[in-house]
Amino acid sequence: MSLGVAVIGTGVMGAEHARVLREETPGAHLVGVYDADAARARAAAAGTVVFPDPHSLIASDRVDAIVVSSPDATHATLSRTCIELGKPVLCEKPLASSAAEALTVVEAEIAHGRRLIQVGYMRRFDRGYQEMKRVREAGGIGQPVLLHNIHRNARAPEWFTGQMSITNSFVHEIDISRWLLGSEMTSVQIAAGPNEDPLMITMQTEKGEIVSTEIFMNATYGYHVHAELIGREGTVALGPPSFTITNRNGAGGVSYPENWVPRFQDAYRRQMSQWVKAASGGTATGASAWDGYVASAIAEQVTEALVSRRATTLNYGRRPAFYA
Ligand code: ISE
Repeated sequence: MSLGVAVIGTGVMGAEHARVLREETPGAHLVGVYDADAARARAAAAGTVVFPDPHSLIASDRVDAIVVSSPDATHATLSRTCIELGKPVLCEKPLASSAAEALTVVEAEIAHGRRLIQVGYMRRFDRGYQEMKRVREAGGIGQPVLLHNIHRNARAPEWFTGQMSITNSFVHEIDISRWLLGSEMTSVQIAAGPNEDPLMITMQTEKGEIVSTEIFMNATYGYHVHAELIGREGTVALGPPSFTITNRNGAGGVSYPENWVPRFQDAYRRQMSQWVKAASGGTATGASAWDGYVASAIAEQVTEALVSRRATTLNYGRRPAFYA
C-alpha cells in the first residue's frame, strides 16, 4: 500500500520535498500541500490537493504522514499536533526555536509511546558522511582525535545575524558531529569575525575529541560543506563536491552549487525513502526528536557563548531510555 504524505510549507525545501515525493519516492504518494502563499502551494501541489490550513491537512483521512517544512517557529507546534493524531512526521531542522520548546515535542512523543518524529538532518543520509562513519567504526583511522568541519554559504541576506548562523546552519554540524563520532559534546568556545561572519566554533566531546567548525555565510564563491576526521592512525574526509573537474581559461577544478539543495539532493532523496519505509512500519533511521532537542539545546548555549565570548560547559541532560 502506498503511504499518503502531505507537505506543510512549500518554500525552497518544502517544494523540493513535494517534488521528491511526486517523482522519486517508491512506496509513497503526495496527497497535497499547504502554504500561506496560495500560488506557491498550487505550484508545489502540481495537481494534488491544496489544503486550506495545516490542521485540516494533518487531520485528513487521506494523509498518513506529514512533512513539516514551514517556518522554523511553527515546527514544534505542528509536530505536537501530528503526535496527538498518531501520524509520523519528517520535520525540517530545527525541531523548535528553543531548547524548552524542543523538549515539549520529546515529552509529547514519550507520552504517546511510539517514535513518530524524524528531524530532517539529512547529512546522515549523504554517502560521503556515511562512508566516513563506516571507516571510523571499522577502526580504519584508529582512535579519532579531531573533526574539522567547514560550512560555507555563498551569501546570506543582510539581516542574517551570527545567532542565526548558529541556529540555522551550525545545527547541522552539531548533529553530524555527534553522529559521526558517536560522542556527546561537553564544552564550546567561539570566536567571531567582523559582523559575526565567519564564526569559528570549537567543541570538545566527552571522550576529549576536538570538533572545529568554520561557519561562513558569505563565502561568495558557492555553497561548500566539508569535513575531515583525524584519527591516531589516519584521516578520512569527504571527497570533492562535484562529479566532474572542469578546465577553462588556464585553470581547472571542481564546481560548487549556489545552495544546499543540489549539494544534498541525493541525501534528501535517500532520507525521504527511508523515512517512508519507517513510517510504513519499518525502523526509524534518521535523527530522532531527542537528537533534534540536543541540536537546539547546544545551539542555544552556543548563541549565549557568542554574546559572552566565554568557554562554556554544555548541558542538555541524558538521553531517555525511550531513544536508546
Ligand atoms: C539552510 O537553512 C540549511 O538548512 C542548509 O542545509 C545549510 O547548509 C544552510 O547553511 C542553511 O542556511
